[in-house]
Amino acid sequence: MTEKEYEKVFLDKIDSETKIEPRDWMPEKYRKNLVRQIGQHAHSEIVGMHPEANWLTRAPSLKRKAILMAKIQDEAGHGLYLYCAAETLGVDRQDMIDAMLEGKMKYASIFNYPTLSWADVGTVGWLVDGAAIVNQVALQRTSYGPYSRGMVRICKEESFHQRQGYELLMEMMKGTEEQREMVQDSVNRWWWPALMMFGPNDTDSPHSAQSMAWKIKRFSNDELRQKFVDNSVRQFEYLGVSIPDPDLKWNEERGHYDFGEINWDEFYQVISGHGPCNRQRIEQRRRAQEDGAWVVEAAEAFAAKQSAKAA
Ligand code: BYC
Repeated sequence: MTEKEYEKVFLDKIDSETKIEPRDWMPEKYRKNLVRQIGQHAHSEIVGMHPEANWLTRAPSLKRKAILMAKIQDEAGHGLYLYCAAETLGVDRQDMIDAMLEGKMKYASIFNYPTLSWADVGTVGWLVDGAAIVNQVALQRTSYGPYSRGMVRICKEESFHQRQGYELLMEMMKGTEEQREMVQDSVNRWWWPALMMFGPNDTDSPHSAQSMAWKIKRFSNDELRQKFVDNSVRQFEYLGVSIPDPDLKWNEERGHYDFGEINWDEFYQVISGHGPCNRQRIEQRRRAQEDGAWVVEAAEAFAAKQSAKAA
């Protein structure tokens, strides 16, 4: 078959909602775009463990510590599924990790903000995992099979993450005035960075048009951000916390909430390596690589021994 004919088969599959699988022919740009997005997604799960791990030793009870530990372990698992999905596209996991450590591959902007109080553990679960779910539920229908199937499993676990965060904050809101203030302060700091998780506005998103055409993305950045805002308002009301946006109001005509302008300068600063914790996060990942190297070596030595025995 000629390249044109291969491309037609590929586009027919996209049109008919047939998943693209690792052995199928695909345009090189489709492959590269997926490696970029899935790799960034994997890095985000792994780096995302750090802000929460900051509170593991200071969790206020055994129950809270066990929940937080389970959530962080889930995130390690999500990172592994996603690295595996990216590897089906012919890339090496270590090369992707090295690219991130060298600043050549991104991870989600949100994890460059610090977790300053215990309420932040709840807010990260509620708003950060909540925003991630809105994005990831849509990605369950992405056109690349391994990514889509990974998302189905990840979404189930993310729901637990979101709920544990909201429940933690509900408990704090039933507590003292000081605890309620801690929740409000936390939400004030995380709301806007959570909105930035969806990426730039559609008009400024260089990858969106092609990713939508290939059904890698099923909804645009702005559509998902709007869905998240609309979902969140009732949750704020029920929790008894105010949204730190004076421009937020229901728009009858659009059938959606209007909201204020995001600080895009801040977003671009953060994704270009100049956020509050970028250096710290990369340093933590570099140290984790070095400290864990012996585990990888031991696992490889064991695997070599097993296959020598089987031969
Ligand atoms: N942060 O053309 P655009 C989690 C970059 S973790 C950083 O719109 P695209 C959790 C973008 O990469 C879940 N960078 O891009 C874990 C591009 O730069 P490059 C994380 C961002 O790809 C632990 C440039 O800006 N979720 O749930 O079409 C604890 C232009 O953007 C961001 C995912 O990774 C950002 N927020 O759309 C708790 C979801 N936004 O690559 C929770 C998967 C944009 O050209 N990813 N950029 O250098 C996606 O859905 C899409 O990649 C995005 C961006 C919507 C994020």
